[in-house]
Amino acid sequence: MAKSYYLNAENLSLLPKDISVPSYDRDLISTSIVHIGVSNFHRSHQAYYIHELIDKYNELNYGICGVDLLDSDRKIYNILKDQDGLFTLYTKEKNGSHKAKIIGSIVEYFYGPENPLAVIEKMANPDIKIISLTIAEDGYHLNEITGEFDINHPGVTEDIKNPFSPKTVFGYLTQSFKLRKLRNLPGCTIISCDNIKSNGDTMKQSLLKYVSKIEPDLLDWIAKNTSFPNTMVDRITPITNSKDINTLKEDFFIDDQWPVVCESFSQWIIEDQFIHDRPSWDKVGVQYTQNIAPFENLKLRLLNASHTILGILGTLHGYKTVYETANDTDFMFFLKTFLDEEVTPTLTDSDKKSIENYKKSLVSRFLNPHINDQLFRICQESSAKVPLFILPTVKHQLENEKKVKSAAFVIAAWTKYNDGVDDNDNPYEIIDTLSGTLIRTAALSIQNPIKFLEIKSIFDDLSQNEVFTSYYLEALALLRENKVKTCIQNWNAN
Ligand code: CS2
Repeated sequence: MAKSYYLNAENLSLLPKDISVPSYDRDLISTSIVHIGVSNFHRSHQAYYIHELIDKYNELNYGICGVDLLDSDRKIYNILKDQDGLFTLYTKEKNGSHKAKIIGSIVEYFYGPENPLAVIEKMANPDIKIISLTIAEDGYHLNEITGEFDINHPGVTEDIKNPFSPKTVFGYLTQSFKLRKLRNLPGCTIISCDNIKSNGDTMKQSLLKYVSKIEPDLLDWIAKNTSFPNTMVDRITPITNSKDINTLKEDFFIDDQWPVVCESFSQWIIEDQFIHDRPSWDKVGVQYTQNIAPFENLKLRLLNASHTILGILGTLHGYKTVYETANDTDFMFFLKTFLDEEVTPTLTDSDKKSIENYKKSLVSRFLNPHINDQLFRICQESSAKVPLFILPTVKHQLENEKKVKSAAFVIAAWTKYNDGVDDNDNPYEIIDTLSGTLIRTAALSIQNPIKFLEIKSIFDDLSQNEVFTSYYLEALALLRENKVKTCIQNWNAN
């Protein structure tokens, strides 16, 4: 094997010349963003945009301080510490051209479980103008039916008991705002970068509920000194696998313990509501808008819903990646029917042309054979995703007495998915906060098929709707007797 270079600040200049490395002096960067949740997605998206801004426009005042809060984040924390915050963005085009770019925008890094007070201090620092978040759908602790913050979530009640060593983002934000108020410091903008409907409003409502319980005197300060713009974020970013790590070593001579793989497509739309001046991120492709709803509906109901559907149906069949499933015409035909007949009529705030273009580009993105986006990744935490990505479509269609046949099939397939065995009798793991309930109720539904749809915390009273349940029961009966591929070949034919 050819010599590879361990990725860190010292070795940057040794990397081959065709690898894009930061052109800027990272020591001159000042940090104005704290980002909570240094996930692969944060690294392929926000950290990338900020890197581009510093690299191309020499705007040195947007450095990121990464913060991780979960025990499970220790590995990425240790690796990024070792690599001086540097990592490789490994972009894979559909035509096979692959590029490696070293991203340098994360210049500081804190780990909550190690030193919560240091994190609170950093978040309260007046130089920090923006606190952004990638905490995943389940990090918001929402009640699936009401969509409201669950103040009784175990993590939240822990934070209420131990406010000075918080574990949740709500605990950290509250303590840091308290310090800002006490010290008479300015506030900041909170930017949620998760696939949640009205993610900024949701974050704000959740935080206010938490604060009114624990620190009601702070409510007025928050109202006057913070803003929570809604955003739409998009870039397909699979889980990094060992093959990618090896290819980077062998073909690019970069020894990176945790690179990020992604597609070249990327979109970030933010509502123009900032406490300080609006950042100049539009120079590198960020779009500002007054109204996020149309963008958000396209993204959640078309892209994320398609992912969930390909994830569930593909896993049942025995496929492992989005590409494999999307490349199968039966699955793609099923998906297309759902998007055209059930989702498109709900997208009343977008024009026809944008919807059709969006759908076309989606299919093309799913068919990138080099992005090994794992169905396993997509199916994680489906109990938080289905209510955000699919059930709003069902609700809209039922209210308008329109078609829900494909959606009912998908929910029936999700029921069967929770049996944990594919059509070749191979088992797979159900990774979900509600896995116990999902697995138990799916098993009960073998005797009593409506049982799964009666999980109120996910479906509310959907099991009472005769139109939906009749399709659902028919689909579940078919799926219990036949392979998923046979079922979808026939489902839309009659
Ligand atoms: C995926 C998203 O997690 C999921 O279910 O649909 O992570 C998706 O890949 C991103 O939102 C793409 O921007």
